[in-house]
Formats: sequence, C-alpha cells, structure tokens
Amino acid sequence: MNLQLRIAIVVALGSLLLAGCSGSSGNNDSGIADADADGMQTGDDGGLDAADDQADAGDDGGSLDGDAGDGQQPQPCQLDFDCPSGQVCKLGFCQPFEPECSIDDDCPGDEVCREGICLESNLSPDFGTFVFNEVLTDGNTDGDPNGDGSRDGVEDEFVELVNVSNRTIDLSGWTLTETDWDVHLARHTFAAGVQADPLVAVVVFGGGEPPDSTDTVTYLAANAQDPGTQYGLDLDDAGDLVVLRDAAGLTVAVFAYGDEGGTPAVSDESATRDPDLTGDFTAHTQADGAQSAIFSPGTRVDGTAF
Ligand SMILES: [Ca+2]
Ligand SMILES: [Ca+2]
Ligand SMILES: [Ca+2]
Ligand SMILES: [Ca+2]
Repeated sequence: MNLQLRIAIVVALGSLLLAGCSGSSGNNDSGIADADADGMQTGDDGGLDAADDQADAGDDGGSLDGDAGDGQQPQPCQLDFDCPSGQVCKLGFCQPFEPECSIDDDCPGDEVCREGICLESNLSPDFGTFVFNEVLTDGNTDGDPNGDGSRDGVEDEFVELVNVSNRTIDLSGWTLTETDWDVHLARHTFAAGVQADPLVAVVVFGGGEPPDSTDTVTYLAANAQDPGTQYGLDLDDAGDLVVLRDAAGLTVAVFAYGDEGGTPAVSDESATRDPDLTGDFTAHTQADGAQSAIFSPGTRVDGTAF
C-alpha cells in the first residue's frame, strides 16, 4: 500500500474515532486486543479484510502521528522468516503480530483461540512454522541418503522439515506420524531439547546412523527409543499422510501424497519443493538447480545451505 492511501485510511479511522466513539478511546487499555484501536471493533472481521489489516499494521495504539510519520512501506514477504522478529507475514506483507482473540468465543464457528490466534481445534499455535520441504518415500533408491554406508529401503527414507518462522522452535516431545489402516501412528518422537533456529532444516531418516548435525541442519533418525520405529518412518511408496504434531498432538505441518491426495507419489528419487520452501512439490531431478541430484537431505536442491 502506498503511503498516501495508508495515511488516508489512518485519517479515516481517526475521524471515525472522533465522530462516532468520543469518550470510548480510553477504554482500550491494551492497544492490541481491539485491532482497530477504535474501541468499537467496527469493521474488524478477524483478519480477512486486507485494507483493515493494512491500516492495523502500523497502529501503535492510537497515535495517529506515529502511524502517518513513520515513512515505512509494508515489507513484502512469503514466509514469516522474511519478516523482522515480532512480525508475521500476512496477506503478502510483514505486519506486527496482533492477537485476534483472547477466548474461544472471539473466534468464528468452531475455531478455538490458541495464543491469540483463531485456529481449527486440531491445529497447533505453531501451525505453519515448519514446512515439509523434501520427502524421500522410496527408500530403495540409488545412493545412500543417510550416508551410513548401507542401503536400506526403510532406514534411508527421510523427511526434510525447515523452520520458516522467525523464531527458535522447541520440538521437545513433538512427533512425526504417518497413516496405516486409517490410523495415525507416531514414527518419531523428538527428544527433549531438540530445537530449530529460523531457516534451520530438521531431517529425520527412517533409521540407521544419521550424519553429524551442523549449524544449518539437524540430522536425526527414527531410532529404537521411538514408538513404532521397528517399521521406520513407513512412508508408503503409493501414498501416505505424514503429519508433524506438537507435544499436545496438534497439527503443525502436513504432507499428503499419492493415494492420500495432495501431490503425486515419486519413485526412485525424492519429492522436493521447487523452488525450495515456497514452491509446489516435484521430482527432485526436475527442480531448478538440482543438476541430476536425486535427493538433498538438509540442503537446498542445489546442495547449498538453507
Ligand atoms: Ca517407502
Ligand atoms: Ca543408508
Ligand atoms: Ca504408511
Ligand atoms: Ca533438500
């Protein structure tokens, strides 16, 4: 939004405040719970109105001078990682995080309020912080994906997750589940203390001995301490539903493929996003920059760090 339009909206909101709500502005003691800061919640539809949210983005709790004079254009973004700490990527622009609810009744329909956000009841407050970026469901591929010196159709399967938020995420007690016989089964439970900084990849192999972790990637394996891991990750070649869940069992990220829907199943190589992080899934060798590589656990398709 250009500055003139933004100023116009802020002035319009100010006029509303003065004309329609005199005496009520002092009721808004938080400056954030009422997204418009007009004391009325008029026109605030919970976050779906772009113009409303754009006007909210610079709202500092009622200081019109501060909004109009900051001279800041909204910063375009695709992921929260593109935004400064404390801001989120919403409708394509970085905006300060503002709680949209404090109790479930603030949310539409059956949605519930979790940490200031209205979400479907099965979604985690950390929903969207990680993306499935690459998945190898066909462990019987060429090469040795986990690099432990042996080829194993179960152990060499992997999922590559990347923290695309702008904060460090604690994965203690989180799980990776897959589906068999319509049952969600945990195939990996993240150990206490596992964390991921922004833009750090977390790769979980089906088993075996994972490579040493680095500053940009944490390598793990579904191992004997995990529930159900005698079957590895058990990513069915024909299709599966793979879900990253938080410690409360709520959904953080989903990858569905093949006969479970979503993206087509891929054999003999991994499926990866093209471009990394934001694109749709494709066979790894078809991704721009792959240079015939059939997988890239822990790196972008071209082998460079995230
Ligand atoms: Ca498989
Ligand atoms: Ca191996
Ligand atoms: Ca399965
Ligand atoms: Ca990769």
